[in-house]
Parts: sequence; C-alpha cells; structure tokens
Amino acid sequence: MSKPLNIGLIGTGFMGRAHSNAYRKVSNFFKLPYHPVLKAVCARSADKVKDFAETWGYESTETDWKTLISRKDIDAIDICTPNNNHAEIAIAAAQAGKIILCEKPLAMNGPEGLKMVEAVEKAKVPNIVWYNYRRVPAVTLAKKLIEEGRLGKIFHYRAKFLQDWTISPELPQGGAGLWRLDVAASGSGVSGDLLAHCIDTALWLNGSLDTISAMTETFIKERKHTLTGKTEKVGIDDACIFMGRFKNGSLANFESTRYARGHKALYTFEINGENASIAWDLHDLHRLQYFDYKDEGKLRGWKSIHVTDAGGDHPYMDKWWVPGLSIGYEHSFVHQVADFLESLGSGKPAMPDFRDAYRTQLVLDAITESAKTGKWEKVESA
Ligand code: SOE
Repeated sequence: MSKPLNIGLIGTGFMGRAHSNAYRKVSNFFKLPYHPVLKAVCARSADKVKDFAETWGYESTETDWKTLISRKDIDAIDICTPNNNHAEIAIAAAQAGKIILCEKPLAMNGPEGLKMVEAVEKAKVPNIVWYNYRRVPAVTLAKKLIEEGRLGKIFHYRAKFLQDWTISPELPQGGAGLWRLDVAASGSGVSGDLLAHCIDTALWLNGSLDTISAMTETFIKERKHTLTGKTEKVGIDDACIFMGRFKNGSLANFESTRYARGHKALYTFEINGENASIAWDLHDLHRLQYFDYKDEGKLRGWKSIHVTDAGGDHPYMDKWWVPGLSIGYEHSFVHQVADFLESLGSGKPAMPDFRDAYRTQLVLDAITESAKTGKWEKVESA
C-alpha cells in the first residue's frame, strides 16, 4: 500500500509549476511506496498563491515559509524560491525534521552549500536537488553505457547550454521572473543557472573535475532594477566558458551564454572515449547518438538510438506509452520524483542529494575564482 507524502511547496514560478505537475502525474504512471499529496503551497502574495493552489490542486496556502515549515501535517518541503533563499529555508526545514527537495543550484556559493549539507546530514533527513536532466531517458541511457564500460578510457567531455533571452538592454534585473539577472538573488548568472546543469551531468557521467580555467563576461553592464526603479550595475555573468581536466585524465570544454541569438535552450554534450563516443542534444531529447569502433568495419558509423523505439528497454520508457510515442521535458521531473519516492521506501538515497550537488557548487566556486584571477584553479573535493 502506497503511503501519503504531504508536500509543502515554496515558490510559484516556472519551477513551482514543473514540480507540481510532476507530483500530480507520478502516481498515475509509477508504482511507488509513497504518493505525493499537494498539502500546501507558499508564496508572499496571498492572491497569487491562492490562484496557484486552485490551478494545481493544493489543499491550502501560506504566505510565510516559516509557518509552512512549522506545520505538523507537512512531511516534505520543496524549495522553488530564488537561490538566495535556499540556505535559510533548507536549514530551517532540516532542523524541523522535514524531508527536503531543493531547486538547483544548491546554494549561492560553496560555503553556503556546505552549511546546507551539514544541516541535512545532522538532521538525517532525506534530501535531493532538482538537477532534472539526469533523468531524461537518453541521458540515463548514456550513464548506463558508460557504466558498462562501452566507451573505454574517456578523452574528451564537451558541453554547452545556450540561450538568448537576456540580449535586450531594456530587460530589467530583479523581481518576479527576472531574479536570475540580479546577482543578489541568484549568486551568479549563466554559470549557476545553465552551466550548473552541464556540470552536474558531467560529474555524474565522467567523475570529478580536478582543475579548471574559466572566462566570464557581462555584456550589459547596467540594467534598471525592478525593485529599486534605479539603473544599477549588473553583477551576473552573461556568458561563461571554461576548460579543465577531469580526475580520470579527460579534458573538459564547457560553454554557456544567454547571448546566443536563435538559441532558447540548446543543451548538448559529447563524450569521446577510446572505443566509442556518445552525443546528446536537448532539442532532440529522445535521441542518443552512439558511435562504436567495435562495430564491424563496413557497418561502422554513428547510430541514432531513439529511446521511444526500443519497446520499453530504455530507462523509464516502459512506464509511459506504446513504442514510438514521445515524452518530453516535463517527464524528467516526474522521473526525479519517482526515484525520490522510491528511495524513501528503500532507504537508498536518490542522487543528487545535497552533498552530491555541493560538488557542482565547488566547481562553480572555482569558475568564479578563475574568472577573477585569470589563473587555473583546483576544484576542491566535497
Ligand atoms: C533559465 O532560463 C532556465 O529556466 C534555467 O533556470 C533552468 O534550470 C533550465 O533548465 C532552463 O533554463
């Protein structure tokens, strides 16, 4: 018998919607030891939070996250706020003994992330960070192929995440929807927002980074601030490029920007090993490109493995439709909830937990430092 897990969601933006959608769908498709109950949603505006609760089917609303955390009928706190609130809320939730699901990136920086890790480990509460792209079936398949040793020794890991939505100098910084441009709320720009996804996937697929050398740029130096009404200095990075060396000896080549005209969410990675290469592109998320040198000479070439075609042999796909039919971006969140609920039953933590996500935070810290000093930086171990 599946047990209820009462969710208290904080934040009603894009991610609040993505998570709520996942909570609503997961039990219809996955047989799990727990099923989410949309108990309460919390946001500062009473009108907006009521509207959100009605749209997504939350039983109640709060306007103060401290009240939400103090409620005995809430089992799990889901943090979908801007990054500068993650630590305070997560630490308070851990002290109250709540299960915690936190949006990425874990924190504003490494030291803050470490406090969050220590809080959840001390309280022994289950925790996870929403790096959702790990659970796109073709990406999970890439993990499987690597674990099976099919690529052999890895030489190169290449990733990029490109968008174009901040090119206009008229776009203000700060406030609802635009807090990603305000360094006080976000901690960083594209590095924490986009590159963090690439780093999380890379650490998962290819192990730890050892050293990095980074370059960042802020193309628009001043923007009007929505909260103060004044034109203020922009503190985020608009673009970030870094190269590096993984501990397994392979070379890293990463890029992210919000100034790549024509690109809305081009997340791609390619891994080259001695026996095989794999490549993935979010725009064609079901496809894993695979080249295996061991294939018979005359048939050797890039294979286009489409995870909908295998009749459910690929990760998560047996839970959805008949072969040939697609799922999408939103399902990566459903898969993350499914794995997390499964882990609550088995006691085997689902990744990335706070400590695992802290490793990404340490790479981000090294990027910030290297961009400042112009020097190579060692990535600290978690
Ligand atoms: C930024 O535009 C953003 O929404 C990120 O915040 C998400 O994490 C990413 O998945 C898509 O782009």
